[in-house]
Amino acid sequence: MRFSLLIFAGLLAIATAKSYDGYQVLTVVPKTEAEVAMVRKSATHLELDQWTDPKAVGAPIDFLVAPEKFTSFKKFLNHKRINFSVKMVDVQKVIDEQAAQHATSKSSRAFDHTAYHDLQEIYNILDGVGSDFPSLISHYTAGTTYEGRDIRVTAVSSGGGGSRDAIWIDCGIHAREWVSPATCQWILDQLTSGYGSDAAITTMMDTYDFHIMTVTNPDGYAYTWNSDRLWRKNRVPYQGCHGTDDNRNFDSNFGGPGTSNNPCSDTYHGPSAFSEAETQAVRDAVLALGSRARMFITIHSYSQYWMTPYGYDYVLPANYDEQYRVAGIAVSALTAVHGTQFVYGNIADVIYLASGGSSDWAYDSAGIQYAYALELRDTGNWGFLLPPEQIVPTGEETWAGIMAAINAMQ
Ligand code: 0X9
Ligand code: ZN
Repeated sequence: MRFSLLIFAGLLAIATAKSYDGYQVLTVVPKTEAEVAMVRKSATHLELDQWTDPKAVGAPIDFLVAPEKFTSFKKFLNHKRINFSVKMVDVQKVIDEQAAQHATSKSSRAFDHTAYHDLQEIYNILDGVGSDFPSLISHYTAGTTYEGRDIRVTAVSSGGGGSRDAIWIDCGIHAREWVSPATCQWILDQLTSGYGSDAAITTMMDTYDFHIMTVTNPDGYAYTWNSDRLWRKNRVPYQGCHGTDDNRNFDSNFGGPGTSNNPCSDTYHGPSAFSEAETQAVRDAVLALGSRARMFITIHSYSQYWMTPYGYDYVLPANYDEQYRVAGIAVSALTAVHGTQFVYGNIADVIYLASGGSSDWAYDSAGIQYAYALELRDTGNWGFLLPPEQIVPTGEETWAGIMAAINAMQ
């Protein structure tokens, strides 16, 4: 009886989830500015979900394309002789395979980097590390989401009574970027298991406290597990659609270029700056650190970028050279681990203008001199559906980069 109920619940979950049956990921490589403009126009017209938007001409642009839109889009590309290839032939198949992998992996209160974890599992894991390392770990709730979920921060400190300089790291502000919360779990594991056994980690933890928000957008993250694997925003309803893009909701040129005032858009900036529980939580937790906060890192995927402010304008921050220097050291250390290449520089030049982002706010308003937005693996072979086998190497290289950045600060 219980078994058939379980099957029924499983079928119900599958039946209500958004299906990506027959969807493909196409990568388009425009060779000129004119081609870029044509591709953008066609994609907007067809209402395609554009997954990447690199600034450089000749860099690949990835699109998620629904089956009913293939013909028109491919016809357009062929007609204009614009290069493209199919990166993923059946998106739903990949989602299903990864879901099956999760079903066989066990949820527990210990770190497990072989699989992605749903929200409840992550909260269990955070509880577990808290009880395993009571002298290093304390949790606090920085806010409560629209659906009533806790937005948690894990504070890691080896002592000092809250007087030490602090490093802020947040993951999962965008729901579908699963390798991001997985990487925050990796970092928490390194800090706790490394303290007292790894000399570099021990020295770093005797110098800095870490404040880590593992799932910044819990409602959105839960929704990617139970309803739509490729959901990006939070889940607050606005005028018939759902969700604000939390990374357009900060008070850093709010509503400026690279944002949308349409609640149905994936880059909807929300009704006003800091209208969202998630952005309020980041703001309040970061401001509570005051001048102790030395570095702010916000972790996204994908494209392999290590980015400095600004996203809202092409102007560069006053200390750009210093932020760029440290980013370069971070990227060298990252690449040294598995050979993964990262591009680094200011957001507006590396990707696109995007206003209301958290790292711009961290630099301008919180006054944090090292403010980085990272885009982890990969460059589009899997995109947001990065296989769980890549959690460990991604964690290893990202953590090497972050440690090098911290140690390179002046
Ligand atoms: O567009 C974004 O929010 C980020 N890219 S993503 O594909 N992960 O959505 C880039 C964030 C850059 N940061 C700022 N614009 N401040
Ligand atoms: Zn993102």
